[in-house]
Amino acid sequence: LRIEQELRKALRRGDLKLHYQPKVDARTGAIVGAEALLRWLVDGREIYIPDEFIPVAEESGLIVPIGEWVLREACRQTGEWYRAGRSIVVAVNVSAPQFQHPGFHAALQTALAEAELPPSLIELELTERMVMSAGDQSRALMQRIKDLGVSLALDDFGTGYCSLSYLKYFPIDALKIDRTFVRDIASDADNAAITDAIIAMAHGLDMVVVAEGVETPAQAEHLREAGCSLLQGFLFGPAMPADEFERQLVAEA
Ligand code: G
Ligand code: G
Ligand code: MN
Ligand code: NA
Repeated sequence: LRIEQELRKALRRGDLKLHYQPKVDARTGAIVGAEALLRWLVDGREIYIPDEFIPVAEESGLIVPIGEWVLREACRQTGEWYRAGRSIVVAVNVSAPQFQHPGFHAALQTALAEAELPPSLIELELTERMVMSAGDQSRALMQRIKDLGVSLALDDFGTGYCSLSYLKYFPIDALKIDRTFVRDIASDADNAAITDAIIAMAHGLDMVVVAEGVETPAQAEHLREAGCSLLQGFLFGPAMPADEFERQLVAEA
């Protein structure tokens, strides 16, 4: 309850910030996207990590106003980069209770309109569990989101319960291979085989594959050879404040 009250205040005071983790083109190494990740900072210091406060936000319903702020802020920042000549695709994480809230589609539409940016620069990361939970209803909402021009990715793929037939049923553009598979890719033949199979299957379904948690050049090399298009992980950089992310963009330009 204490965290909940503090979180309410943090949202009001502007203590929630978005950091951006680079996603790079597996072949060229160029930064083409970013994942927006929420941080709770007081005087620049992280007081709770997302794994501590996001569950509180979900249980209390605070995830709805917080999620709306995240959407607005991510769209605003993406629009700013776009007008500066950098078309960075920014991915926003969406929680189940946020996605299932009746105002979600309208909030997304408003955030896109306010920021005046090409909707194709925004991607939503959904989890397997939330996509699976409400079958037809989720599919209809996902289609309405796609109709706005926003793309959809399935986060933490491989850890949930998503059957392969479901992948075809839902309008999903990208799969994010969970970092538990990536971690042992160079040392564990089973994990390497699973990862290679996910990539091949995703391509068969015309989906983009993003690997997360890439920490070593050996992992990056394996993923690139298996045909993974985008890489994300500490090898290319952690989530960082927007100004630091911009400096990386400038440095590579
Ligand atoms: O940022 P990592 O650094 O710690 O994030 C931990 C978890 O918090 C991840 O599962 C991530 O998806 C989730 N998370 C981070 N930012 C957001 C956000 O803006 N909204 C939601 N719903 N989850 C987020
Ligand atoms: O669940 P989701 O994938 O949205 O969460 C992203 C989480 O992964 C964040 O907590 C982020 O800090 C973490 N992360 C990003 N890159 C790496 C990495 O290379 N290694 C590890 N161990 N964690 C990472
Ligand atoms: Mn994510
Ligand atoms: Na993930």
